[in-house]
Amino acid sequence: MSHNNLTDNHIVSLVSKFKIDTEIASIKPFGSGHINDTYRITNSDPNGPDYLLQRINHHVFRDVPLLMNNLLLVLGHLKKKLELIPGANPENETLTLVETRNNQAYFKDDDGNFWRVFHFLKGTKCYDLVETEKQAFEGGKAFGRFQALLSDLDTSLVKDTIPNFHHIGSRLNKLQQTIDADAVGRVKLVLPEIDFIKLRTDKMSEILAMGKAGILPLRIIHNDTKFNNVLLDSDDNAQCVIDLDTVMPGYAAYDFGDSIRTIINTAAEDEPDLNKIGLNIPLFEAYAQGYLQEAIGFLTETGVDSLIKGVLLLPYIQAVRFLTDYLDGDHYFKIHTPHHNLQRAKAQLTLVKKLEKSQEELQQIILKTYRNLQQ
Ligand code: GN1
Ligand code: MG
Repeated sequence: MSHNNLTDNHIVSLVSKFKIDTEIASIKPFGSGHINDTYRITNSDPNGPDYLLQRINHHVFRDVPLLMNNLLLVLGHLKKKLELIPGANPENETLTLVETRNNQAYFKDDDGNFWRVFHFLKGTKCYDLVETEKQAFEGGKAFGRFQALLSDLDTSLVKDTIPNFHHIGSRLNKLQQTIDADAVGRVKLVLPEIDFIKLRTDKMSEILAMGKAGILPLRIIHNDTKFNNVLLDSDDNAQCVIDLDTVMPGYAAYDFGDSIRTIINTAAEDEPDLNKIGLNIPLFEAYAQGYLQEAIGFLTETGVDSLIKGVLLLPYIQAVRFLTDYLDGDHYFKIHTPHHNLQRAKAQLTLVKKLEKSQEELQQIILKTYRNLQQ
């Protein structure tokens, strides 16, 4: 077996760099991420710990030492806060890194690749698509609590692992440059999508404007709150938030919107049949309930008002990113078919269209949930 040119021997030798002293039964590719490569290391002793080995994509995350510093800081803060909560279990509710034999948080190999290892949280599951209201509610709780636990962490300590990650102005500039360059001659295939995006640039800049005006506070947020970044236990209770490489300063509404993007959609992020894309309002309501329950302690009234703007912005910005990558020749996101990034962009823009139609209804649900919690 080989994974992206990696032989089993190579992986075994990588694993030997870390403080793992158990016999390994198997090492297999794991998960559905678009950026890093992840392998599950299974212990031959079923009662012993399993691990996740990850190669950090250093073309996407240009400064891995900075990223790992952020990660240590954030994990340390989360664990410290969880230790103070009666009944909480910091070991199961946050990720735990395994150090290298030289006491480092990551290992750099001779080819310049960066590797790290986490403890695998056995008995947990994650879903690409939400199936029940309970799952949506638990997802909301998990990300709300995540933001709440980090709300007292000094934003200046956490550095940008990808500058301007959710800065819509910067993303639109990048799209325009890519259109102008038209490196692979695909612009002619996407003219309606470009028009759709351009018509909405002002509306989609409102959160940034609120931030600039000083009425929306910058917080430490997750920045990749797809539903499959929450691990649920066997009873579908939220257990642990994962994929912390983009934890950076941002606005709470970005995380809310990015979760809703995957939760409210009745189809997959890259659904080719656009007719299948619709809104599941009960799941939205359940997520909002779980999220606001945890976030009510730190969210300002303006913060609550900004949430609906995040719901529209995140699928839009995601479409801009997919389309940019498509026009650039698919260098950023892993693709599984030749026009995958276009298919993803079209699906996300269809979702924006549906969300625009139901915007008022969704806003009323947020406000009603918030008011009920205030009483
Ligand atoms: C990437 O690798 P994954 O699936 O966790 C991307 C996110 C996108 C997501 C779209 C660092 O996340 O921003 O929302 O794909 N991560 C990065 O599915 O760009
Ligand atoms: Mg991610």
